Amino acid sequence: MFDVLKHYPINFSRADIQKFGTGLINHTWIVHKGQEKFILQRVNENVFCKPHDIAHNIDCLSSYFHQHYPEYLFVSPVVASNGSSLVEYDGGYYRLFPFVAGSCSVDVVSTPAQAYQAAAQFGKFTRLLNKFDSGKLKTCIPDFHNLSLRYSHFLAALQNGDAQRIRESSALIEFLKNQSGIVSMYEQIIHDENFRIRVTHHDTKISNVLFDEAGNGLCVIDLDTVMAGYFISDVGDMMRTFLSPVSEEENDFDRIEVREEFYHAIVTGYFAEMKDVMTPEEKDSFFYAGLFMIYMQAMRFLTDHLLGDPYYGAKYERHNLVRANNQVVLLQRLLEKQTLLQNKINTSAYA
Ligand code: GN1
Ligand code: MG
Repeated sequence: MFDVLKHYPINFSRADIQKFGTGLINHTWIVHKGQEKFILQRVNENVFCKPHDIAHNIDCLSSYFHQHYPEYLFVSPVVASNGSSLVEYDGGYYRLFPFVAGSCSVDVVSTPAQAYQAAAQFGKFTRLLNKFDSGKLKTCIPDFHNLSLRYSHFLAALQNGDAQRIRESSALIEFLKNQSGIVSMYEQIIHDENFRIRVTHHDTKISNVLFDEAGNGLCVIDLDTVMAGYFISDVGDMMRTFLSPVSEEENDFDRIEVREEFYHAIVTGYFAEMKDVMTPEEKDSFFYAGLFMIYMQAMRFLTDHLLGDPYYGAKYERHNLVRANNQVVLLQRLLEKQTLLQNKINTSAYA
């Protein structure tokens, strides 16, 4: 067994440990101890420079939910023998979570009902925290969804990156530069006080939602990137990851599409929870949310490729180029359906 588990007041001597999940950043394992299950995670310190800040945020949120919404299922980490939810072991930081009995998670969105449930859960999380002072949260990853900064990193990579990779990526580079209106729109948003700073999850992929056996959403998990932010981050990342039947890993770009019924599910699920607390300006930028996140992710993958894959790594030659290209195609597919999708938003936003 992993010796790190000795730091918990639980006897794990006969536990079975297996790798778990598909995240790119943290290492995750599932620990089976008889009938009980736990999730063990090693925090990636290159990304989260101050793991104690994550623990601080989770503790703050946990006590707020406990006080104001005790019925909300908030999955807190197991407290280790050192009294903290974080264990330092062999140069790394680890956390352990109880596996919620009767819950399940999915890796791929396969029905609009799942998309609806997930959107409602992410919306509910932000809504319940509407009165929580987001200033109390530490910024675990500074400038995580700062699109202006991501754009300037992209421009810098065009100067400092690998010359051959830059040449080979010229079509993608041109496309992203031509779409820089998406950055200008972001800059308007951050200077507009009608856009509320909200408690934002910042990683709204489907595997971060727990479902019950009947397929109803229970809660959201993986709170490492919960920070003060804008709703466009959460809605946009759902669009980025739920709309297409294939993921960011797909290299047959003809298979990328924007499924309208899944779009409808995100719109209605999120508004079911958030409509009454959103401003008209926020509602009117619901479509923009998808552009914002897909564009940012395309740029992050391409920037990483140009710089030699320092952040995401590459499982095969040109991996991040494929992922960047995939995201650009997704962005194009989304733009093609703008009018139709905007109609769906308008119908739900002001109903
Ligand atoms: C990373 O680790 P994972 O897969 O949940 C990244 C997200 C990206 C995503 C793209 C901390 O998330 O922002 O959208 O990869 N997380 C971090 O797959 O950089
Ligand atoms: Mg994550």
